[in-house]
Amino acid sequence: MERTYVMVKPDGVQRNLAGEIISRFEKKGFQLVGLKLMQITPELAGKHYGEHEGKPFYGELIDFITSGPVVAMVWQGQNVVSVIRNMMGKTNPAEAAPGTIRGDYAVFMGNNVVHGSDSPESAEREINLFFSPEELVDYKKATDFWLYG
Ligand code: DAT
Ligand code: MG
Repeated sequence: MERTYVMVKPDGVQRNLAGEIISRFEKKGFQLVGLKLMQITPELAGKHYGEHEGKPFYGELIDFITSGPVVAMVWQGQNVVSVIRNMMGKTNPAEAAPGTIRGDYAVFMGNNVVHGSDSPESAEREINLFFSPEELVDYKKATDFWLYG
């Protein structure tokens, strides 16, 4: 079953949106396999956002993601990477559709409340960056039958 790395960013934690964001993925039918509140160091931020190094917004991005605690998570389910990206909405909250997390709860490009891996390859890299294997819990959910038949 596919897994993805998701985090409630510092603005989402400060604005009390962590529960709401978790709730959306729970209700959708995805399974939580890892969860922790943590403070990201500049070193970890640099690894996580390495693809953006050198871009004009890189400095602000690192400052922002290290500005307060985040809720780091691993979610599991069929097509979870692309489905969660769709549930998050476009990167720029001004363009994110109503009904998406960013469309409903954010207004400004930098402060878009949630991160989700953009591909299965990114997901594997980011999960390994934020979680050790022992922190991920393998368990069976009784609802799988009703979700997947
Ligand atoms: P996403 O978070 O949707 O995967 P991304 O990987 O392109 O988007 O960028 C990472 C974050 O960097 C994004 O959530 C917000 C910020 N960002 C991206 N493009 C930006 C820009 N042009 N100006 C300011 N911040 C930007
Ligand atoms: Mg990205």
